Amino acid sequence: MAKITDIKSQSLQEVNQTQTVAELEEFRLKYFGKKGLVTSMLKGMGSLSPEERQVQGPAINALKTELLEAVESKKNELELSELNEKLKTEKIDITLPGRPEEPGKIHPISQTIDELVTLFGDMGFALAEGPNIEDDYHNFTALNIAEDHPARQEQDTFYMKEKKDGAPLVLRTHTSPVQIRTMMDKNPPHRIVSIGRVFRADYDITHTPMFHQIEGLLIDKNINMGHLKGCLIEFLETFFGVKDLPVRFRPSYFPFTEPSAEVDIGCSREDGDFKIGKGADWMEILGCGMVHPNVLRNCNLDPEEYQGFAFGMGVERIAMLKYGIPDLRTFYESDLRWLRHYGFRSLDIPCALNKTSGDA
Ligand code: 2U9
Repeated sequence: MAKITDIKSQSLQEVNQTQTVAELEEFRLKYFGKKGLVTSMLKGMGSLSPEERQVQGPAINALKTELLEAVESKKNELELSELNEKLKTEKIDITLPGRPEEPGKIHPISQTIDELVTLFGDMGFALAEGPNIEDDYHNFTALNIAEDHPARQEQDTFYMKEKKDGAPLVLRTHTSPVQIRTMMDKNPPHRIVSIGRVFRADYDITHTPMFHQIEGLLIDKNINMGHLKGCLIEFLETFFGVKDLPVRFRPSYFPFTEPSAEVDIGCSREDGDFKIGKGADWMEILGCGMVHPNVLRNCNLDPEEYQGFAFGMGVERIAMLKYGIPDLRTFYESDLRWLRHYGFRSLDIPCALNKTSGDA
C-alpha cells in the first residue's frame, strides 16, 4: 500500500512538471503504455491472493482514475497554452496565392445534348420527355412492331418484372414511346424532339447497353418527304458546321415509318484522317421516314388528314464524329483524364451553330 501511495505522489508531481503536449504523452506511455507501470500493476492483480486483491485492487483502480484525470486536465491546459503561444507568434500571410482548384468539365454527351436541344429549339421543335421504364404497348405495339419482331426478343431487350395486370415492362429500347405518348395525349400539330437514355442488351466495340438517342417527330396536314429532307439537311449542316454538306438519302426499312431512309453524309478517310464534308466517301448518320399510317391510327389520328415525318440517331455516334472521339466505351468509363481531354468548359458555346465552310 505504501508503494502505491508513493507511486501516486511521484506520478502526480511528474504530470504537473510536464511542459509540452509531447512530454505529457511520454508520461502517459510511461504509466499507461503496453508495458507501463499502472498497466503492469493492473495485470499483476490476477496473481495476488484474494485477501491482497481485496486491499490492493481498489487502491490501484483509484490510482488509475486519478492519474488519467490529471493527464486529461494537464492536456487541456497545455493545448490551450500552446495555442495561445502560436496565436502570439504566428501570422497568416493573406497575400499568399490560394490553392488552385481545377474547374470541372462538361461530359461530351451533355454538351452534345445541349447543342441538339438548342439547335432543334431554333428550328421550332419542343423537348418532350418520358419514362425509362415502358410498357410493351408504348415501346413496341403502338409503333407497328410485330409480335414476332426480333427487337422484342429477350437477347435484345431488357425485360422487367411485369405490371400488376400482367403487361410486360421493358427498359425502353428507343425514345419513340415518348412521341407515342405525346400524340395520344395532345392534339396535332406536333413538332417535338425526345432525347434520353435507351437500353439494349448489347456490348462490344460499337455498342454499350445504355446509350442516348435523339428522335424528332413532326405531324401536321400536308406533310411530305420534301419537308423531312429540308429539315434534316438544315440540321446536319448546322450541327457539323459545314455549308453545302453532301447528304444522301438511301431507301431503308423501319416498321414505324413508310417510306423509310437512312441518311449518309459526305466524308473523306485519307491516311487515317477522317474529315466530314469533303471527299468521295459516305458515312451513315441517321434513320428517318414518313410516320407509318398504322402508327398514326394507333394514336387516334386519321392518316388521310394528318401526316408526318420522324427521324432518329444515336447521340454518342454523332458526338464521336463531331469531336473525334475514337472509342464508344470510353464515354462511360468515368476516367477523369479522358474527361479533362474531351470535356468542355462550362462557358463553351455550341461551336457549330454558325454555318461556315470547311472542316467539322
Ligand atoms: C414515332 C414514329 C416514328 C423514329 C426513327 C429511326 C428511323 C432510326 C435509329 C438510328 C440509330 C436508332 O440510335 S439508333 O440505333 N433510328 O433509324 N428512328 S425513324 O421514328 C419514329 C419515332 C416515333 C411515333
